[in-house]
Amino acid sequence: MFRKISLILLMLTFAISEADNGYNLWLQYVQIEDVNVRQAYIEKLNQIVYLNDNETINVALDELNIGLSGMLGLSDVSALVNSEKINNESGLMLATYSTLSDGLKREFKSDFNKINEEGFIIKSVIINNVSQIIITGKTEVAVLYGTFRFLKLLQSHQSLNNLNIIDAPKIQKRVLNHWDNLDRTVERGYSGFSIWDWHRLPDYLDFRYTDYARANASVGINGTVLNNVNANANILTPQYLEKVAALAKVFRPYGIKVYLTARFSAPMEIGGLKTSDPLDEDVISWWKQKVKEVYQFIPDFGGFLVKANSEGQPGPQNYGRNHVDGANMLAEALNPFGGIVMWRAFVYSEHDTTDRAKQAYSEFVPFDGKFKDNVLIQVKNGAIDFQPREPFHPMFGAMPKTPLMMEFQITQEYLGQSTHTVFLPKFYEEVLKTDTYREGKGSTVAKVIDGSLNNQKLTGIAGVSNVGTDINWTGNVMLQANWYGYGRLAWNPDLKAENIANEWIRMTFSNDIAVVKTIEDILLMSHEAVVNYMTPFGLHHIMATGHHYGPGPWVANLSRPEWNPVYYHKADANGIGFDRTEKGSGATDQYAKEVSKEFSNLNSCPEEYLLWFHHLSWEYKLKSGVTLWDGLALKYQEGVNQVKQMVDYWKSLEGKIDQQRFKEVEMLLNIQLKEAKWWRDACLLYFQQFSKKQLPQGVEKSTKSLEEFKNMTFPFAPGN
Ligand code: BDP
Repeated sequence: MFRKISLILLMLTFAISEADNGYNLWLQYVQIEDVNVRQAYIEKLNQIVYLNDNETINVALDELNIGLSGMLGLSDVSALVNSEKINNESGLMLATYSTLSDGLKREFKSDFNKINEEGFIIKSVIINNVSQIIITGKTEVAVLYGTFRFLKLLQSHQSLNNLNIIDAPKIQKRVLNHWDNLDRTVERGYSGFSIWDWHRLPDYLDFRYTDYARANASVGINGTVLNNVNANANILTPQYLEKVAALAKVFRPYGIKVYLTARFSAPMEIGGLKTSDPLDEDVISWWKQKVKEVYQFIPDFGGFLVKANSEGQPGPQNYGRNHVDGANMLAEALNPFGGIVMWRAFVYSEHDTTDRAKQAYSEFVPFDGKFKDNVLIQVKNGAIDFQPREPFHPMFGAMPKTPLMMEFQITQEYLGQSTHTVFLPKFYEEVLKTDTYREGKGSTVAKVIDGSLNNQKLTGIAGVSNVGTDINWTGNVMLQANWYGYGRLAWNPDLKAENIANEWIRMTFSNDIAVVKTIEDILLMSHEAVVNYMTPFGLHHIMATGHHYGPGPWVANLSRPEWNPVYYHKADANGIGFDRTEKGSGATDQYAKEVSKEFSNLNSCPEEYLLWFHHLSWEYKLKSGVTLWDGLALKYQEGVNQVKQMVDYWKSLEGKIDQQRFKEVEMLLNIQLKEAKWWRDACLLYFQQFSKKQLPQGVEKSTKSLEEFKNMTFPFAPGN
């Protein structure tokens, strides 16, 4: 059986590796150039033994075949594979706990105590005087995760001697959210169209589905929500469920569960009911019946993601009910099958005149402890909306009796979309390690999410995907790092962004130390750069209307006040910034005492959040001694300078990496530089109308007028 599968996959690898167009992501498996290194690996791998005959173990073997044949230059590794038993040669063994010999079970006992169902062990042992590497875990999926980790050792040219790696995910539900519509457009998608070819499913299974699953499994992502949070009820009809089931079947061996967004008004739209009131008996039984049907199609279906009463989406409030009524009704329907509800807290209302940043907290925190056990509340990293930088959402840690799920955005709606190179793990790390102080010092956001702070039974994290039909998946090969890095942090929210960058570069581009160092420098400076040239000092939501592409701090004409950039920066003759202290909107009160004090007090408020929490005069003295106006202008310039540096660093790689990816990124970085200047010039010209001050020395003058910037339109900007 293995031989048959591996042959198909070998053809596939051949087809996708002939040009370096980025398709292979971080699973490049290019041949290791140094013969000695290759030889040392080959000597360790004289045989590959597997003890479980199972579809997940088969895909692990397939991956070994692709990886080892590529990296070691062997034509077909399957000749080494043996399902019988270990002979007298050194090799690799894949086995779940239950299939290990009694002796090995004893030897591994304490290691097994340290891991959960998805955790793995990679260990060198001596059996019959011969050294063997064992990849094991409690489940087949754990062994698959271990296999990817093992391949990573070779991808990053590490030694295979004395291996002793024990690793397990700290978060249970590690999910991607696709904002993909059934017509294949992707809301906030900048990498082409949706990879789900709904029209040709279920019979046509694009090879991308398998490669998508491989990529996700390689970082431990174990769930995917296939459709947009602004949901279409049709996904729940049998016609579409059959298609969903076909995808679920492809993903299953890789340990990936499928989830769907549920449109709250589905009982009326596709069920013919007169209401979608969550307390109505007919509605309750419609959902129960629907869920039963979903599980007939997809026996391991993960559950529903719901955006309700948010930005015009239907929800329980349409019937005078609340989030608890809505979420619990669905949770009850899913419970008998082990499904969960991920209920989003991204809510704000045009009828609520309080600061938008306060609304989700006000609406949800009073419900702490009221949701059923299989409900997770999915909270965006910050209280506004995926801005280049935001302070952590005050809900984290504020609902100790409710499991909160993190929602990060991988697609760069507000961060230059797929053109700008921004390494997001740096920002995710910043959020995750922030201390909420909810249970005293050390109550980090990571601990809220991994459940350790309040002993949660259910834990989860979601990333809004940046994947599309572009040949390199993410529209810009550099942004593959964000998909990868999200997955790594979902597995372990305590990982360091720096290490994530390092391993991604080695797997994706090269192990040449100069290349690694250069790309690492670019990645690690990139997030600060985008903040500097777009929204320094805590400015936020000053992007152009609708598509959010480019600057639009002047926008003031939208129907809802909180959709207008002027609502957020509040620039006037007196100064700039949103006062969220007690004297202002009081949003700081939503944080724990320590944090609230830190943010409210100008002496302790980190300058990165200054204008998020304070309205300050243009003359305000920054820590550096310069005025706020000068400091702001200098930050915008610094952002531009940083991108210049990124361009220069990248240029130094010419000839050291393949020409195609080199050229593509070079062009994109040049656009980024152009757009960084656009941001600087447009914002400074606009704010200058209020500050009435000259640009400080060192800040370049705009060659265009403010009017010219205001007149720029982008009617066909993608993702909108
Ligand atoms: C905003 C997007 C919008 C999404 C919404 C959400 O602009 O397209 O539908 O978030 O998360 O960031 O629901």
